[in-house]
Amino acid sequence: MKDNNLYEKLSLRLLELEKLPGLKNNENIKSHLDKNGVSRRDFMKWAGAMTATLGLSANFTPLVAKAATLSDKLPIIWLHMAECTGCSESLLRTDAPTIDSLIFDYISLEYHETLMAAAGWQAEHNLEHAIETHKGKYILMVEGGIPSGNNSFYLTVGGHGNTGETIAQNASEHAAAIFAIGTCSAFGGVQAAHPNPTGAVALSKVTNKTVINVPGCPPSEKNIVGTLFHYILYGTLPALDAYNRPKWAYGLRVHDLCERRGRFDAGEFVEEFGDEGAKKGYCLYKVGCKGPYTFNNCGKNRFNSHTSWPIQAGHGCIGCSEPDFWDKMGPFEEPVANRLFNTPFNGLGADATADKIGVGLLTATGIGIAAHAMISKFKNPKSDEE
Ligand code: FSX
Ligand code: SF4
Ligand code: F3S
Repeated sequence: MKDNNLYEKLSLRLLELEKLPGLKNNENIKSHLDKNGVSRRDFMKWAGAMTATLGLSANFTPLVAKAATLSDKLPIIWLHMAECTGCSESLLRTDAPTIDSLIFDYISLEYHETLMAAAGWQAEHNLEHAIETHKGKYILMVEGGIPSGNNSFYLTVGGHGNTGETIAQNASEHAAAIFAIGTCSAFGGVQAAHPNPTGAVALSKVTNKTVINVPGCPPSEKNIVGTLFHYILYGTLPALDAYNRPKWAYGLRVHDLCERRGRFDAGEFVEEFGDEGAKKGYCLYKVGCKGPYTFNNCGKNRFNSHTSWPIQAGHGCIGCSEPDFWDKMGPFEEPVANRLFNTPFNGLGADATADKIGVGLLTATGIGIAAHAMISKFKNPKSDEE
């Protein structure tokens, strides 16, 4: 779509949203940000960065800023299933709250077990009430894998002891849009790792409705808030890859956005943790980095208020945004080339690629360049489509 048409379409969407009643009676976004010491300038800087993150050109920045002011218009229900709460923590636990987390604070979170005061019967009642009041209009965000079928009793929640599976199904039924936040909810995650004793599955396996996956263990705050903003702005689902991940966030490999990529291309590898190469920031491929097989934008967004990310900290990517990564990407500190790689890409090319890299690494210096050429043939299966 041409920029002008898109601009008009998004403006109309925001005009429609503007007509909806705000769900926060006592505060607007300006006073919320003022209270937390965020200047208009910082806010516009944030809006500019979010615009770029979503793959829009800079002239869309005022629309993104406006979307933030309207972010209290859409009710959100956030459920916790089987998980570590790291996804919520990724977003909320910063010593100085980021603008992302402040805006998340401002949105109309009708139900979020970690954040709300209610517990037990009252919490259960609040959830039912939120679903009933906002039927067909709320955004459902689910964190955690879901013990299902005969195993569903492994996760029961609230006064009536309903299973997580039943709760997730009911909440999905009446949602306007559904986001699986984190690898557990998107693909089953650590609970679903072999031998998966609780029969945990992805959210998409317990509902027939479309689920947008926002994986990562945990995902970055930018990817969580960006997914929400995309929906506020467009009112439709984003372009998705083969695993229903938004392409704006998961369209490129970790390897494509890595600050050590020049080292890979030059064939400069860390041979073991703590060696000279490690001190110089060489590529972590030989000590197990799975960046070439992992689709995520963490090199760009980073974590903890944009301070760092796994590879910057000196450990390879463990493939945390890929399906079944606990089983398929390990051992995490060995290159895939040293073993038979049971690809999560269902034979779409990673096997052959990994084998060739292995041969290359064993034989020659400067092989990084050859390996790069081979890996580059392997792309996210749907990332070229719009
Ligand atoms: Fe899973 Fe999120 Fe990993 Fe944890 O809840 S994606 S275990 S960071 O917290 O679901
Ligand atoms: Fe970065 Fe890992 Fe790729 Fe090396 S293999 S360039 S550390 S993503
Ligand atoms: Fe996960 Fe790899 Fe990024 S481990 S956080 S996808 S660098």
